[in-house]
Amino acid sequence: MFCYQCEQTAKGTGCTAFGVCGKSPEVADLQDLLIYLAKGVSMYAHRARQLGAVDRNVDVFVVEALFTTITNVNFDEARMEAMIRKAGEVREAAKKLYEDACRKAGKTPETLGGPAVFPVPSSRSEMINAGEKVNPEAGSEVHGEVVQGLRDLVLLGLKGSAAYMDHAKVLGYEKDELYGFIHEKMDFLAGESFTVDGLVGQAMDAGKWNISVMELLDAANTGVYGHPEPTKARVTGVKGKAILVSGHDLKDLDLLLQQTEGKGINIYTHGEMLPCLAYPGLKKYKHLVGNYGSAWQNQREEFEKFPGAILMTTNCIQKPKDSYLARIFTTGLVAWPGATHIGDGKDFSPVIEAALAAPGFDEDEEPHFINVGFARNTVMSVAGKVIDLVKAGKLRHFFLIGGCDGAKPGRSYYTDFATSVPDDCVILTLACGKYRFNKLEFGDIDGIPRLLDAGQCNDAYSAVRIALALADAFKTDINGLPLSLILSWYEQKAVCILLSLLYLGVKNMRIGPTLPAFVKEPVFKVLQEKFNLQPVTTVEQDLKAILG
Ligand code: FSO
Ligand code: SF4
Repeated sequence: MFCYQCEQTAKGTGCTAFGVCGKSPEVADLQDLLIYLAKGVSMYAHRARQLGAVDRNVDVFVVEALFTTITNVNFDEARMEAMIRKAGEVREAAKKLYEDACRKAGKTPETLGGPAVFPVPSSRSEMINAGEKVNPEAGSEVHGEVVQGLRDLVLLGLKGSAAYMDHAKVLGYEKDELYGFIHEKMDFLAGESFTVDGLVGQAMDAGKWNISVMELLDAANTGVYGHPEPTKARVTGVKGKAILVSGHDLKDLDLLLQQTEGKGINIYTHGEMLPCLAYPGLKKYKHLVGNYGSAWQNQREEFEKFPGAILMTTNCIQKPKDSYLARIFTTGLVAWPGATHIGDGKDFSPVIEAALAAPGFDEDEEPHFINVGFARNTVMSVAGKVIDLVKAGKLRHFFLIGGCDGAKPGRSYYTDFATSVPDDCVILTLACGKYRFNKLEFGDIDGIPRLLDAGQCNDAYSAVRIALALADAFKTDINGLPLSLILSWYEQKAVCILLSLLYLGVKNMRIGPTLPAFVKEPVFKVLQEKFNLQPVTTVEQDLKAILG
């Protein structure tokens, strides 16, 4: 195996013996083969599209293949094997689609090679061997590590976009041209000769497309559940039976809330599900009582202590402890061998039974509330006041301290940064990194809370909209605003967000806790020169550089 797609990769260079995340070498190789075959699917689908022929099953398959290989999603060899077999079938369908379209158009189909014709091995062990030959390390031997790293930058960004597209699709929001974008980029990545400039251009283009992806998911979430509104979210237990929902999927939470209504079970959010408490369409359920615990990397302790059932809807799952393996369930693309998987029928009865069999909270915990729900609609509704405060010198600077969290100790930088931000500055936050500071008291500036939680990582879209609106009001661009972005990254959704921000021309961003292993030094230098993208240093030094 060779995997370097996330921030916690071994030694900062790559996991080669076993994933730090718990991914086995077998699963890693199977994932690499799946991605390789998915490129083959896209080679046909992209060409068919150019002739006006599309097939939604083919489109959805490639998106699911990408999403399933994201960090902390699918650890199950059997499910990976099944997807690889399906890849063979879907590739056949895509090939036929293309050849039929050529016939109709009176054209001769191109003879495609590589991933388009690679035979699907018949046994799991052969699949594993084949996967080993198409991993990023093998690619580095062919293309050199700078080019391979850039190819992976594009691929990993696509994985993030695919996750967001999947979330939107679940809510009934799809855009055909976005499937076209995925196929076009996968087809490009299936090529054989690359230049650094060409790849940088493709990465920026992926960032541009990802803005449309985030916009679609924003439209899906707000279209179905309404705009998040300022909400005091309870973060302690309530007496009674309990189910904890983690991941990112609003629809799964909604369906579970419907199925548990009147059953005397309280539902709690965990990790990136916290923002759900602010959506009118979800907070209307009385038995959605609050949030329990913090970010994904603390789940093994928090799930063990939680006195009910747990439902994982997407990433980030970690190896369950034996103490709660029987009461943790997965659904959608997330899977862990041994944990019961709830299929596409979304019948959550096993989760409900496990919750009823568990003790639940035997009494109310001390009530404690935090503020959530400061997405674009809310923040923009007070934009006039914010602008007045800036003009009056009462609000000096905005910090967007956002992104995903991880288990490394170096991540305390973000808490230290948040607590060191002077009192006349506002912090906008999103994604799971905020758990390190979102239970602290930040106060307000003339009624505007100093800590504004915009939501999940995808709500970076909301943050961008807020920034663009402010820039408009101040007759400047994003870089002309008193705004600094301090980003933490962990997995591939952060990669597509970063590409989008770079595409928008956002300069002076600080990124940490470490730089991605796949962005090699010469490439980082280019980003530094062009965008003044900087690694985080120390809180004191960075704050001083920003505020002067
Ligand atoms: Fe975090 Fe996990 Fe949302 Fe990621 S829960 S780490 S960037 O999946 O997607 O922020
Ligand atoms: Fe290693 Fe991250 Fe890959 Fe897991 S996802 S194997 S931790 S690089």
